Amino acid sequence: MSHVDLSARIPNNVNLDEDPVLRRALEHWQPKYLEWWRDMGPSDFREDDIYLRTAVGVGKGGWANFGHVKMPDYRWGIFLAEPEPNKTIGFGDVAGEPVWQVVPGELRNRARRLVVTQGDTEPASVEQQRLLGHTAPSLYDLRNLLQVNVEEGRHLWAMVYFLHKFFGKDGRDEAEDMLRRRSGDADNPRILQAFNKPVDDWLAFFCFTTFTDRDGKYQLAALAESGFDPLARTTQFMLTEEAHHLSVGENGIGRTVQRTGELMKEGVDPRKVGAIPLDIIQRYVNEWASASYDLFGGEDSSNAAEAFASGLKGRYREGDGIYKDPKALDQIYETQTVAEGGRLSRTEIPLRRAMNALLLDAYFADITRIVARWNKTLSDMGLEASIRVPSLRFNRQIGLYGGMSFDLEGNLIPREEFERKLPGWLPSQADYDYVASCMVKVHERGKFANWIAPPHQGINSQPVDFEYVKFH
Ligand code: BYC
Ligand code: FE
Ligand code: FE
Repeated sequence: MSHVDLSARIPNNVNLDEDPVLRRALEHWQPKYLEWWRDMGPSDFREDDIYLRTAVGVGKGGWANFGHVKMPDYRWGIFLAEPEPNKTIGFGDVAGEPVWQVVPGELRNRARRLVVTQGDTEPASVEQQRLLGHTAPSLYDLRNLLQVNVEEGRHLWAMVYFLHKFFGKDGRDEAEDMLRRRSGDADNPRILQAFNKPVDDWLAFFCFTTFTDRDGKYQLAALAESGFDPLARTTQFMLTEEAHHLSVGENGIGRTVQRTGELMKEGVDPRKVGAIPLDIIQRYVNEWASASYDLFGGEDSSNAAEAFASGLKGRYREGDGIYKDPKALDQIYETQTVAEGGRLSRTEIPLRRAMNALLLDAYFADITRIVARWNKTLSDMGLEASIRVPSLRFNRQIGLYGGMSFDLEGNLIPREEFERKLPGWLPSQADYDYVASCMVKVHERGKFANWIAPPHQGINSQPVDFEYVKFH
């Protein structure tokens, strides 16, 4: 069991005290991080006591330590899951070889790019969400938002530790750049597109945590298979925190759908009482699902093939032994592409080049299950309406279908028809304005804004009307 040092300036289980050069480098970055958090983190609520979960260890339950804390006092730390003795790499050309404790020289650039891309999303999401606290529909939801925010901050710490420890001066420069790029900035944007989109209301936040954080789950799971053992162990631990973000999203939309369904049952027009009609929810789902599909990269990717072959990034649940051939050689991935003459036709991608597509398929199956649970809420109320998952081909900017005209079901349609219909498939300015008008702050214990149902249970077995945030 690794030693967890909570008294250190940077709580950690990586023996920072035994590496004074690394410790000093990180302690040098720490005030810059705190300055970024002050400027770009949640606006306000600095003096308030928030019922937060703080990671204090990686053993059973160690990551779930609850108590009221002020956000600036949150202990952002560096935690890696426990090592497995005699672990070997599970896939690629290097399958069966012992895992590495440092990155092999020829993989340095590729590994650094992956870590930088991963790391960049974490502060980006905090920036995107920074104003939402002001319109929180309840204390419970406000607490969840701030919990997600501090944990995304910790995820940045996880990646910055890596950059400092394994990538020398380049890594230190990259760590500084993490705090310089800004979500949505015209000159210095975040790396991946979905992390430059505005998240201005709580419906967007719940879509983001359902669809975009879930890309995080799948990317982290692929990196958790890595032959680079410290990367695998850090992402394994990040996944324990990620589960909460996903449940905030799924339950958030589930509760919104439930409230709208209740009103529909009563024959009340949701728009008359500040609730959100299903057609607007559907358009938000279309927007955030399609933006998140793009985060998987191209379906046919030499980057993905090399990351797999070299043992850096595996398949989803590779370690569970669910794939017959750990090398993924001599197999093909079948999909459809637009052939000459503008028709969809069957195409084959060598399996190794189709790793992004495989991961996206696993993700798609997952979101299909989530949306089915929202729809069950509606059908349990006797309502026929439902939310649908847009096709993987809809509204893509990246990959095989990037820039092409597909409808929500994935049918190829004429460009002119696509351009005419697209505004009706995505939220309009009027939709954003209407949703914004529903966003009213509710600070009374146990009370919820009229557009969202209360949750079935509180956090950490506390009641729903618990004082999740104590204001000063
Ligand atoms: N936007 O070979 P290709 C999370 C670039 S979310 C812009 O098709 P590849 C979180 C690509 O970089 C998880 N550029 O794809 C969620 C490449 O450029 P270079 C984040 C894009 O490289 C919520 C070129 O196009 N983690 O944690 O296999 C809150 C050709 O790319 C995009 C990761 O992403 C795009 N959408 O795959 C908080 C994991 N797509 O290199 C946190 C690490 C592609 O030729 N990243 N490009 O100049 C990766 O594994 C890969 O970089 C990607 C791209 C899967 C993103
Ligand atoms: Fe994260
Ligand atoms: Fe997350």
